[in-house]
Amino acid sequence: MKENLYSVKMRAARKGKHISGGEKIVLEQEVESVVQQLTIRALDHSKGRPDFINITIQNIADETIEYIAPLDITTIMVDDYIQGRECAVKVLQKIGLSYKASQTILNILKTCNPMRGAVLLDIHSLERIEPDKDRGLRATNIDWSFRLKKDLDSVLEKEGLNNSHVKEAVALASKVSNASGIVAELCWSDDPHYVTGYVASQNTGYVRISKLKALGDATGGRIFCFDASKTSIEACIEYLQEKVTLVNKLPAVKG
Ligand code: PML
Ligand code: MG
Ligand code: MG
Ligand code: MG
Repeated sequence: MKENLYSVKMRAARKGKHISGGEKIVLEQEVESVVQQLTIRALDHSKGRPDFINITIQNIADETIEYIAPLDITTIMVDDYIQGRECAVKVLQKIGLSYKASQTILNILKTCNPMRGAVLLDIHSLERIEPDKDRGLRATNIDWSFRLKKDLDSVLEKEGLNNSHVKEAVALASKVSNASGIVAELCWSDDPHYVTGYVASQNTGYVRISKLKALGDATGGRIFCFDASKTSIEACIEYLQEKVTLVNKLPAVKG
């Protein structure tokens, strides 16, 4: 059965600085309520009141959609963010990155200004390779399939994970890790009230770490770790930004 799907994207800024963003891919009849939801998110953000909100609504041709599986979700509880960051380095090493590369990745995220998009890091040179260093690389055109949304809510609800941070991050990380050339991702939120973050890859799944920063800290973002021996940067960027991707299976939550 053909469905008429729309992508609804929001980004909000103040004095040119990124405050919040979000995206949903929904049925036509949900567009109006999603516009409202994303507008409220933009206006109510803990990082302050935006002076600019952009909302775009784009119809999606069915034949352009790629369906993918989600990463499995695991949560590691840590006492504080120092322990959390040590844990993140261990997970990055488990994925196959060197200790030096893992430390560098962590240090970049610690010190980078909040951007709309992510850092794209070459894992061999340890250089940032995203074309626009102020905006970053925005992985976009990703959501859970609308067919899954009720079941997804109940799967996550049972684990106390049914919030928009988790839902959006797992969908995004599932797409990012599926991109050829991307071997790992590290993320914690730039929202000062949200301290949980994750390391994700196809071989570890989505590994949540309960604390990756101090409460009140407004720095955060994402680092996509890219192995240039596997594919071209252009193909990877094109996939992350343009390909419309829907997650069409429920995630396994491993406690
Ligand atoms: C964000 O919402 O800005 C990123 C949140 C990442 C962690 C979400 C989680 O698994 O709790
Ligand atoms: Mg359509
Ligand atoms: Mg945010
Ligand atoms: Mg990959």
